Amino acid sequence: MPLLTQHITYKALNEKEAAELAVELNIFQPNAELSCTEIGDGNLNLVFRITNQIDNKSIIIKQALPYAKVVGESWPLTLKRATIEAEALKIFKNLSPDFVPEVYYTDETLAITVMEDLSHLTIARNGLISGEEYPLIGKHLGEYLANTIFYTSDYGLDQGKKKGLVRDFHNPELCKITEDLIFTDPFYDVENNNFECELKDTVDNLWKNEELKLEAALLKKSFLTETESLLHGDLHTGSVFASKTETKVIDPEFAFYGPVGFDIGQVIANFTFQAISNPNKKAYIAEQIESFWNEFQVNYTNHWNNHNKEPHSHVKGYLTFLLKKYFQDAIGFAGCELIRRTIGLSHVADLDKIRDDKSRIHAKKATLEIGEKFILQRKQMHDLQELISYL
Ligand code: SR1
Ligand code: MG
Repeated sequence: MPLLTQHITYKALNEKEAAELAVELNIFQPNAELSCTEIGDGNLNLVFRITNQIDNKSIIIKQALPYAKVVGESWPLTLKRATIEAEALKIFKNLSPDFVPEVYYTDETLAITVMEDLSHLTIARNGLISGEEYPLIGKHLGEYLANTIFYTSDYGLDQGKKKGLVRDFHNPELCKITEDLIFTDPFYDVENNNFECELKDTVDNLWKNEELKLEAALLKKSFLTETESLLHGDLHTGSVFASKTETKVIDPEFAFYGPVGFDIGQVIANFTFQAISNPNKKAYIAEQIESFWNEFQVNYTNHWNNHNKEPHSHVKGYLTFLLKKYFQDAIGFAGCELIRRTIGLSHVADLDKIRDDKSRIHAKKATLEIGEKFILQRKQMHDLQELISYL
């Protein structure tokens, strides 16, 4: 019996069923010999790779689970995120075709997205940890974000369309995860946090820092209230596939309308983990952050000057004001990401996989210190060199 018609309610697929689904959808030739493996290593979803053994062509079926895999069934999670992700991928693909995979098919009930397989590329975080260098990743991410951010904002879209998208990308459950895990929990002594006892004194000082908490609260306020652009919402290096020549952004299930600096800050923070954990790569990471921000500004300025719908856009100082706002917001958001990935619920392998205990604790303390500085001193930072000097 066909899977799609059989299941009028949700069912988590196994490998055999995922392959059957691919057959049912006529994605492969009728004589295809399919193999299927579940390869998901993220926090939330199942990811099946289905390959035709005859010609080695493959696709991905991604399926949302009704709970957060990283914690277990005790943490229920909306399946609607699969639709949000698929719709965001389609919009981002349209705006930045070189940097986004193609979606072939979606099903809301099964919470699946069938899409292009990017297995010829490497998840950037894993590649960077193993010493790979991607010379174009910063440039590509800068161009990708300039396109998606400008053309989903009030400057690049008709007013009514933008308001419609704000409504469509109402994503309260996934936003709540970010609000708690990035902006709230790491600043208080709550059960979700997770860190080595050697960090306790540093963390206690952080929890006592009222000025830091106020700035974290203000950044959270910006995340809660500013609907500047359609964001990816979780743009860390685990959401990026890369090679020496290609970059693809995946996984926008956290997509929502929010402050532009949030996506920019996630990129900066996740590059920064590498600069801290891998001192040999500091110069390379600084180069990538520099080309990321430069490429963002050049492309954004170009869109601003040539495709702007806002009559005020010609007013002297408007663009300069915005770029400065995005930059300073981004540094603050990057600071929150640095802190939460060190002491919060969800860590990064860049830091956790440092085997030597002393070096790992040292790297984590450095991360907390940089995170704190980013949050507290963001308004005094005016250009990239000031930011890079902190690394
Ligand atoms: C419970 S989800 C934990 C984290 O994984 C996702 O990739 C997001 O970064 C989220 O904060
Ligand atoms: Mg993800």
